[in-house]
Amino acid sequence: MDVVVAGQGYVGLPLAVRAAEVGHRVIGYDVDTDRVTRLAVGDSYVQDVASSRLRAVLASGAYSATATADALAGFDIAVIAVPTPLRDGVPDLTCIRSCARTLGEHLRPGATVVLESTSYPGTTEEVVVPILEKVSGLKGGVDFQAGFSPERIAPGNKRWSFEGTPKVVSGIDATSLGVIRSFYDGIFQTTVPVSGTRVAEMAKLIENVFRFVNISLVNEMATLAKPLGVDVWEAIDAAATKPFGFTRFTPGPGVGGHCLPIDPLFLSWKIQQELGVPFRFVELADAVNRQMPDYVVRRLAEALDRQHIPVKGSRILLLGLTYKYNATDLRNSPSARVAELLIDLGAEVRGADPNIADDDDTKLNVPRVDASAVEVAAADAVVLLMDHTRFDLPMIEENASYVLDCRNRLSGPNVETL
Ligand code: SAJ
Repeated sequence: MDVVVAGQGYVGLPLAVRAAEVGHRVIGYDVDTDRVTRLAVGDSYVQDVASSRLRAVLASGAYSATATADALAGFDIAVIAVPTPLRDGVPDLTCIRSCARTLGEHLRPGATVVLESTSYPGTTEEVVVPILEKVSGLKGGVDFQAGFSPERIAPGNKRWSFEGTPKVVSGIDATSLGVIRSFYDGIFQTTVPVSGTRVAEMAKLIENVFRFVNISLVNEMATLAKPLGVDVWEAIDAAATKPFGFTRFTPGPGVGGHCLPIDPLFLSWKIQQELGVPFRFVELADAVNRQMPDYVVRRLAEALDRQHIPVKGSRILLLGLTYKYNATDLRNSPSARVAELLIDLGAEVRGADPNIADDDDTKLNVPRVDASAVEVAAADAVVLLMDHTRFDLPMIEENASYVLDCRNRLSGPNVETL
């Protein structure tokens, strides 16, 4: 089939390349012309899509990238995989609306549009379908099909492959569900049909609220166990030996990334809007997770104070600036907040992260240095924020005068854990 995947980021590009590999003619559409230029020459910027795979589908003609909306004419299926950020705590559907309008201009009778971008329950049927109908003059469920299928991209996850991760699918009606399920059955090993788009939209948010709340639980436990004199890490490891009814989460310097700090707030916003009541678990979890960078800085200040080193003028080295273990992505990373708080206290902060690509132009708020023995030894204190595989942990233990280890990976008389 002729497939359009609108949005060629960490969600859209893996889907576009996989759809091309299984035999569809795929157009990867993105409004970012720099991205399209890189894609057109087979240069992948997505961690889980090797450039060699991209070049292969380009060479076969199964995939092409474009920023030109007119190239989308004639699609059988279009998937919307565009960003859904929060703006001042409010869901921003600008990208979804704009994309729906563009697709509406090229929508033909018999075609199908699937939303994959994470949003609150009702987005597909209250926002996307009405725009498609208004722009195209066609009727959803009559002239065209539509539905929602949440993405489950787990960057760097080696255990679950893209096509091996079960895919929830839904439609605005039975015909739409049938077409959408058939499409994804050709790409994923397992599809999970549900009764409607709101169920699928809610399922996605439940997945991420579950993680968000449980991470905040262990984060708060970490801040309380320390003054109680309990090693929360050892206690979590012991709890994790329970073979049922427990999922292991670990404390950290905060919750970053493109999903966890954002998706749950889509749901709490919708509940507040529709029902006029707060989603208390999400609000509490957000408050706990947001204060973890402050807790890291407080622990660091106390440690420096014990060494009679004022924070002001101290030299601090942050190790691991991306948002999670072995990730290359800096979005919403807690390291930025930790650095900001330390700079406000007058510290001289440096950051080291071997996972940040040399051509990553994300503006950091600290000078980047190598994670070298010289830099480690020269710091008054080192903070291990993310325990990337590429860090030389024994070198850090050997050369640091003090380390605040936020991931419980180091040991030694000069090491404290979060
Ligand atoms: N984090 C902790 N403690 C934990 C787990 C995570 O502090 O026990 C922190 C991470 O350091 C990071 C943030 O939370 O800053 C988010 O971590 P994450 O593992 O949830 O990473 P994401 O954002 O890449 O989550 C994605 C999600 N995938 C989708 O939304 C489709 C999530 O649902 C997946 O479960 C997760 O990948 C995964 O398992 O890799």
